[in-house]
Amino acid sequence: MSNKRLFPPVASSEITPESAYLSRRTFMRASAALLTTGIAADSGSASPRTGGEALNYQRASPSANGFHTAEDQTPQDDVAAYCNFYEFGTEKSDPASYAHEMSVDPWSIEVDGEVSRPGKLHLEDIMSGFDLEERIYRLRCVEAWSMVVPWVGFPLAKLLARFEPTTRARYVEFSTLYDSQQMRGTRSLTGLIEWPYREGLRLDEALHPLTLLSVGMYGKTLPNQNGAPIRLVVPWKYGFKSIKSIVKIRLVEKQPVTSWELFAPSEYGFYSNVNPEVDHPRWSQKSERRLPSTLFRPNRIETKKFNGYEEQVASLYTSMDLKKQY
Ligand SMILES: Nc1nc2c(c(=O)[nH]1)N[C@H]1C(S)=C(S)[C@@H](COP(=O)(O)O)O[C@H]1N2
Ligand SMILES: [Mo]
Repeated sequence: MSNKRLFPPVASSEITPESAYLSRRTFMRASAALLTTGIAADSGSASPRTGGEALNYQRASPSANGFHTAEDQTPQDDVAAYCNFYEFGTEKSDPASYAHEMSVDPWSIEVDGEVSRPGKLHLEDIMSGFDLEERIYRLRCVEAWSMVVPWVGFPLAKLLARFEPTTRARYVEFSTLYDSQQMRGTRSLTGLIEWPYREGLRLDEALHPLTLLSVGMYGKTLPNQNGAPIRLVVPWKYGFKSIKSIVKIRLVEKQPVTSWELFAPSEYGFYSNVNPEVDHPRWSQKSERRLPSTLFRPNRIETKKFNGYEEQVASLYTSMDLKKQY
């Protein structure tokens, strides 16, 4: 499958270095000039299994705002091979095997509910309409593994602003594409998860500068199994809040019901903030296996409150009992 229609080649004269998407060919021609502004070297060929179209973006600057971490990055192959994307099956290897059956071209996101200007954004307009930046985030799965990934994206707040949330908007609900033809996991996993996969955030969480809409990782467009063409990354919450392959965003007054809450309300709450002091009913959350992790080198480390982003996000939860509102 080709991404050509999605990403038409543009003349380099039309490109602003921080915001525009570059086709591979333009990238090759312009690479010498653009390397200094932070464009990634692109070694693989474009493929939905590996991602692969080079992106132009601003590099993360090391600072205290949480946009960067000096911790070792998880090798790209591990992040692309060991995934949770239940639409394609429950095995960690299923998404890498089957997510290429999903077509991500064309793609659009519909935004409605409590907004003054409801509408649809096509991926082309998303790619050209927002300045892309790199964020090196830890992501901690509820099943106690974690990774460090250089995501490429832009703050969710910038997208929401375009649709002008009304004063009644208090929560944001997200939905993944649901197409049983293309998502073989939804055909076998009936009754377990109610499709489409749905997630939610309180509006202030959604508007927090750490909350990222990601269109790429490791300098290139997302592999399908990691949520192409656009997914959420909320680094202080368990990984399941970082919903993949988003087609719908709805601003709402009442707290939305999420897929994992529907599935097991006693195990997965709405907030799902990473918290070593609140164990999952079936396992401890005090530590995590940082990928790559093997039987002989489990690479086990202590889990930090809010996944280490306490300084940035603790103020969102000052009046809450996080043991009750987990
Ligand atoms: N649509 C959808 N989004 C999803 C999931 C899923 O099953 N379906 N799994 C979640 C879980 S449990 C985790 S840990 C992260 C994993 O992201 P990664 O596979 O890119 O590492 O995606 C989240 N987003
Ligand atoms: Mo997860």
